[in-house]
Amino acid sequence: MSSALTRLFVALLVAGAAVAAPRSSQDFAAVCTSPRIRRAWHTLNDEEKKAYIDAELCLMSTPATLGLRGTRTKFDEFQSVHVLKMEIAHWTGQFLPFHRLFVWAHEEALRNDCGFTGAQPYWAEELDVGAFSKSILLDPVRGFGGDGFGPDRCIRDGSFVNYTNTLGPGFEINDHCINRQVNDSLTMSAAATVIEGCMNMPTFLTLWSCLESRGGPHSAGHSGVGAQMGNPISSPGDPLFYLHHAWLDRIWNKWQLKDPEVRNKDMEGNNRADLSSRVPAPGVTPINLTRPADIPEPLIVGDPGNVTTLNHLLYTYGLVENRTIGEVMDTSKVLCYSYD
Ligand SMILES: [Cu+2]
Repeated sequence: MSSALTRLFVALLVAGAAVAAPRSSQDFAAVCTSPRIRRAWHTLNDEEKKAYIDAELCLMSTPATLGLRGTRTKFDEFQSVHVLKMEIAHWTGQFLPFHRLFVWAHEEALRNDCGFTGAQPYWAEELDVGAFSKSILLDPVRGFGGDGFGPDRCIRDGSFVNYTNTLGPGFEINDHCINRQVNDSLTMSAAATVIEGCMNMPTFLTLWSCLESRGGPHSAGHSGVGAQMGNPISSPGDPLFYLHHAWLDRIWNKWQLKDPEVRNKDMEGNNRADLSSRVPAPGVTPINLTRPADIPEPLIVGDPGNVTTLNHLLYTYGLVENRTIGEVMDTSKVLCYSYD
């Protein structure tokens, strides 16, 4: 099937979701001459931090338009797409490329819908290893607010204290606060030495496994912040999600830049997760990963069999134009950004 046909096919099949008007291929034919430079939150000045938080608050007050399950705002729409794609976007080859496009789509929305002029910042978690609870990211004034409290673990300060998540936990549709349960002991895998170990991996398969496997850097940000962030289905209900995943994306990007010729084409992995193998770590409450019958299975388009390839179509339910994995491998092309 041609890629245009494939996109049409997905657009028609994606349940009930309007897909954004396709942009002409000329939009992205232009050379990326001035890439956005994504920087660590720790290096932003107060004005830059405020601009980012204000733009996120704007997404939270912009009405949803895509008709996705349970959504009220643009911010919810991102969370919904993550919910809908849970078992194909995690523990699969597209884990890194999907989250790359997803974070970029969020960055685009901040800019196009909310007047943000900066780049998506990332959380340099290695600077806060073992001490997320004291991170400047959790500052109530110049950050995202602090830990949660009480039986619901609701955050009680910061700019997002009054936001009502409509989705989560998991597949549920259920109004609730943004919640957290910070656990510093679960953040040790964000350590610089762990990152260095991943950076030394020779192939995409080994790098991905180093980053996503239990006890790797991916789990540090999710489990360390906890509650909604600790839920693999509904975690983008916490705005910290985007800074955590930009940090992981940066690691992949830096790894690719060590040998771009080879690594911008290196893609492997299964394309549907084996959920039966997701056994929680000792002492961790299991999360129900079973998709309710009324939510359609996510589609896999572009791969032959259960193998992730560069032709795999990363469909976004209309958040941004669907892209193949091949189109997002090099961040200095279609996506046009780089990291400090
Ligand atoms: Cu995810």
